[in-house]
Amino acid sequence: MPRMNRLITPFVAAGLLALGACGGGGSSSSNTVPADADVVVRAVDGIAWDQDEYTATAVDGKVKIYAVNDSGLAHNMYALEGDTVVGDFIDLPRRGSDGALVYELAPGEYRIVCKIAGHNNMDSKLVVK
Ligand SMILES: [Cu+2]
Repeated sequence: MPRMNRLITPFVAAGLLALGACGGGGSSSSNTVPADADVVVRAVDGIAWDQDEYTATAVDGKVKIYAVNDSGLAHNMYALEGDTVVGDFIDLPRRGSDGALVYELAPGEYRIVCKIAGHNNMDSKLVVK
């Protein structure tokens, strides 16, 4: 029945377009990322960071981390060396919350962690070069 197929296809396409328009509002914030950010960390739905591993190149021993909350839950962002917190944290209490901090990080491996109870999954690697 080729005639039926031709009729059905436009409806499917319209449905996909509608879904795409819906998802656009929540999946990624429209926050402006600072131009000098060395690494961008996004909290996303599913109690997760958007990447398992981030890479940054230190400039004069400093790394500017920009964090933003693209999820519907409260988060915070800590940089850890092993289990030791490095510098200050960035509070991300609601969708759209963001902040940027400059950390003094020697080349090596660090962790990007959210310390809210139950958010243990938010533990990504940060490689500083
Ligand atoms: Cu969290």
